[in-house]
This record gives sequence, structure tokens and C-alpha cells, in this order.
Amino acid sequence: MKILMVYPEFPDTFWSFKHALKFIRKKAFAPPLGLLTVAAMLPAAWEKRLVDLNVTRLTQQDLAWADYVFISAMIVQREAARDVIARCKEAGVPVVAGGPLFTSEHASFPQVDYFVLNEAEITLPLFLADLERGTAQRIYATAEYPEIHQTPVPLWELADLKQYASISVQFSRGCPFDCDFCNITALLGRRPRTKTAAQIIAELDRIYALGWRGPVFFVDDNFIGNKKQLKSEVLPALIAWRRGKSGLRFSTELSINLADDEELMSMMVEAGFTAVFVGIETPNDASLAECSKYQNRGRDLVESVQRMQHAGMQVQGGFIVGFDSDAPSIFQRQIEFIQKSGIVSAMVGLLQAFPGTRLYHRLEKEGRLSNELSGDNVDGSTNIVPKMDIDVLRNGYKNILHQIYSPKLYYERITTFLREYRPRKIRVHLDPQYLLALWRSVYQLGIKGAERVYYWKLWLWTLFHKPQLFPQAIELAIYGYHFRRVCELGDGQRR
Ligand code: B12
Repeated sequence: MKILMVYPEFPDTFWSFKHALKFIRKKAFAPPLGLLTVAAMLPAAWEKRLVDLNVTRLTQQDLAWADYVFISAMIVQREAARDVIARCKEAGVPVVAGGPLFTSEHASFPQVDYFVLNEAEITLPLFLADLERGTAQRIYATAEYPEIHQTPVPLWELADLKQYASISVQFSRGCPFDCDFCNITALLGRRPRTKTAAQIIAELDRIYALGWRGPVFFVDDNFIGNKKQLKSEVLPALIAWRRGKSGLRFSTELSINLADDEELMSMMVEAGFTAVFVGIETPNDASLAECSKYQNRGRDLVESVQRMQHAGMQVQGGFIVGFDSDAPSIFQRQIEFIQKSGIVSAMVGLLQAFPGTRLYHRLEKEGRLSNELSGDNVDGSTNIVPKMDIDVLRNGYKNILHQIYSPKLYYERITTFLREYRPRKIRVHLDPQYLLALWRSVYQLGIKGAERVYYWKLWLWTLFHKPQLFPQAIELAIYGYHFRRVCELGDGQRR
């Protein structure tokens, strides 16, 4: 059996990092972990190939080769996924679809032959068994959440790793918190299900054996969902694994209560975590109460961020406007908060309602769902009829992005962050692409760019005050270029 795994193209968004990736000559952020995991669950004797349309093209020969196309996507890849499916149909190749897009809205894909929805650990074996018997059904779905102790090491070797800026691994699924807008608890539940330390080490060994020394992103919904297992088992194993190795900086996603646990922060940093993405959402306490984001309430959010920066981790943050409790003053409050926090990569989104979430059900009852969901909450669109006037909301939102990604405020945030950041030493792996990126940044940002004055000021400031943080300063300057480009492009396109 010949299986072609296909991952549709992402639009040019905040999260694509497309304009920043050019500096290091990479084509995409990370290989598609869902498909590579599914590939490892298929019979070993089957031939498998991966075509990630973010790094390469899908040719007629690819389709002619395949007995089945396995496709995965997020909602944001909806249109690109439709194109792939149409091409498969033209070529007469049956399509098997899974992943978050199809789990959320399979009914709108009549051309797909088989849906293997939810988590493949449960649904894929059922499909494969039926396929072998010649009795395959069209839809396999489950309301259960599998344990992931048996999930195999993903087949990273199917991906052309040179094309990617980072690699994803996953330790856990699910999040114990219950924020009403979050798609995660709807898709993956509230009980954190974890892999064992042995599984994670086997995955890292595999990545290392493939020659990877770049960044590794732990794509957990909340990495600290099971602190006990982390402290007693997983982090000690990661600390031991890291000894004598260079590169492989770790980053992850987690909740703000990490700031309350000095021991956990210290262990994470020792294990090699240098950046964490945290859902901060809003400095407006009424909005935090509205969406049940209790873990963010009753604390000084800036101080919590600084504690993580002091421990040695860069904090990236997600922010949202458009809650019912947001007044027009929220836009300026968000700007001031983001500046003060030194969160350089601030992903500010308009509140959207994903199907299956508590927010979606509430708004459906209130008759407040409007147009189709884009699935990208930073494209300036929303499927919610807001309480605030929609034009005030859109303009206020746009204004936040223009302000925080203007060279002045953006570079100010870099210095605020570098002042607070106290990284632990991690043996760097010198990739010549990073040196070239420095020179590309000199040309693009320091000579051609509108931000050149700020760029050179940052050079001077960093070299005088924090010379050891010079690589981080340049990396952040390059991200700023991407964010600004996306804002500029978005102006013409946003709904
Ligand atoms: C890593 C990640 C990213 C990476 C993607 C890197 C990459 N190339 O893959 C980055 C940071 C770029 C990213 C960005 C975004 N992401 Co994202 N991301 C994730 C995250 C945290 C992990 C994905 C992952 O690798 N999981 C591990 C694998 C093993 O799980 P999986 O892919 O779900 O696969 C399993 C099953 O779904 C199934 N399966 C999957 N595919 C297939 C295919 C077949 C054929 C079969 C049989 C089975 C199957 O089997 C697998 C094993 O069980 C998820 C949350 C999550 N826990 O899944 C969100 C998630 C996928 N992202 C989401 C969103 C919304 C986004 C953004 C739009 C953010 C935003 N602005 O709001 C952007 C869009 C990207 C862009 N460029 O525009 C949503 C998607 C919701 C939806 N219904 O579509 C999720 C679910 C998070 C959430 N809040 O709900 N993301």
C-alpha cells in the first residue's frame, strides 16, 4: 500500500513566520506532527511519503504514485485543503481526512472518502481493520480521549528537515483549565494525558540521530498540566539527556501559574527551555471572569511575566479583545500592558467562537454568531456579533497592532525584555544560517528598512548593556519585520 500524506498550505499569517523564515532560508515553521504521528501508526510494510505544501509542490506524479492520500489540516487551512481534495478527486485517489479542521466541520467536505476524526490512537485502528476486511465506513469518530502511553515515535524521517525552522514534539494533550473560548478543551478534554519520560527521550534521541540541532517546540496545550510527573520524571530525564549536547533549545505553551513555582521554573530552564507561550488574554479582570480564565485572576500579571523572564525564559503572549466586558478603553490598556510586560511577540487576536466551545454554545443561544469562522483569530475577522460597535472594535484592534508593531514601540519592548531576561547558559550550536541571518538583517532592517534607526540603536544598546544577549536581540528584530509585514498586508485583506 502506498500512502501519500499531504499537509495543505497555511495562509500568510502572524503564525506562519514566513517573512522571518526568509532570513534563515527556511520554508516553514515546523513539520506536521499529526501526519508524522499517524504515519508511524500505519503498518510498517506500507510505503509512506510526505508532501507538505508549505515547503514543496504536490505533483501529478505524487498523486499517480498514491493508493490513498491522508490529509490533515487546521481550520485556517480550509481553502487550501479543499484544493488538495479536489486535485485528489481529479486524479482518482481516495482521500482519508483527519485532524482539527475535519473533526470540527467534516460535513462541509462531501468529496472526502473517509473521515478518521478525533485522536487517531482510537479511530485509526478501527478504520485500518475495516479497510483490511473491505468494510470501511465513511466516518470514524469517538467521544473518548485516549491515553497516549502507546503513541509511537513520529516518522520525522519522512520530512525534509532542512526546510524547517523548528521541530515539534508533544508530551501531553488536554488542559486542566476551562476558558470558555478555548478549542483545546473542546477537542482534547481537561484531563492532561501524558507520554512517559521514556517516550519523550526516545523521540528526542530520534530527532538527535537525524542530525537536528535547531529549536524544539513542545506543542502541549499546557505543558504544566501535570506538574507532579514533570518534576519527578520528565524534567529530570530531560536534564540528564541534555548533558553534553549543544543546541536544541526548547520552548512550549503553558499557563501563567508557572510563575508561582520557582522549583518548576528552575528545572525547566535547566532542561533547556528558553521560551514559553502564555495565554495572558487581557488586563481587564471583568473579561477574565467572563471567559472563566481564573488562573489569570487575582495576580499582578506583569509581575508574573517578569518572574518567568527572571528565571530565564522569554515570555510570548496571546491577547484577546472583543469580550462582552471590553469597553473601548481596552485598546489603549492592552497597548500599555503589552509594553510594560516586555512581551515582544504579542499575538493579539479578536475573540472568535470555535464550534464545540462553551462560548460558541452561549452565543448560538443568544443568536450572536455571524459569518463563517476563519479559524485565524489574528486576521481581524470574527464570527461573533460583539457588544461593542463592530467598527469601533475592528479599528481599535487594528490600532493595537499598528501601535505595538510600529518600530518605536516594538524595539522599546525588546529592550524592556532584555533588561529583565536572565538566561541560563545553554551551549549554542553554531548554524551558519544564523550568521547569514545577521547579515541579512543588517541589509533588510539596518539599511533598507524604515526601522533602521531603531535597529542600530538596539545594536548599540545590546552591545553596551547585554552583549551576551545580542543573538536574541537580532532574532527579535527579525520577528518584528515579519509581524510588521503581516500587519501591512492584512490592512488590505482584513474583513
Ligand atoms: C503546533 C501547533 C501549531 C503550530 C503548527 C506547526 C505545524 N506545522 O504543525 C503553529 C504555532 C504554527 C500553529 C499555529 C496556529 N494554530 Co495551531 N496548534 C498547534 C498545537 C499546539 C499542536 C498541534 C500538534 O502538532 N499536535 C500534535 C499532533 C500529534 O496532534 P494532531 O495534529 O491533532 O493529530 C492527531 C489527531 O488530530 C489525528 N490526526 C491529525 N491529522 C490527521 C490526519 C489523518 C489522515 C488521520 C487519520 C488522523 C489525523 O491523529 C493525531 C494523533 O492522534 C495545536 C493544539 C493541539 N493540541 O493539537 C494547535 C491547534 C491545531 N492550532 C490551532 C490554531 C487556531 C492555530 C492558529 C490559527 C492560531 C490562531 N491565530 O488562532 C495558527 C494557524 C497557523 C498559521 N500559520 O496560520 C487550533 C486549531 C483549531 C481548529 N479546529 O482548526 C488548535 C487545535 C489549538 C486551539 N487553540 O484550538 N499551531
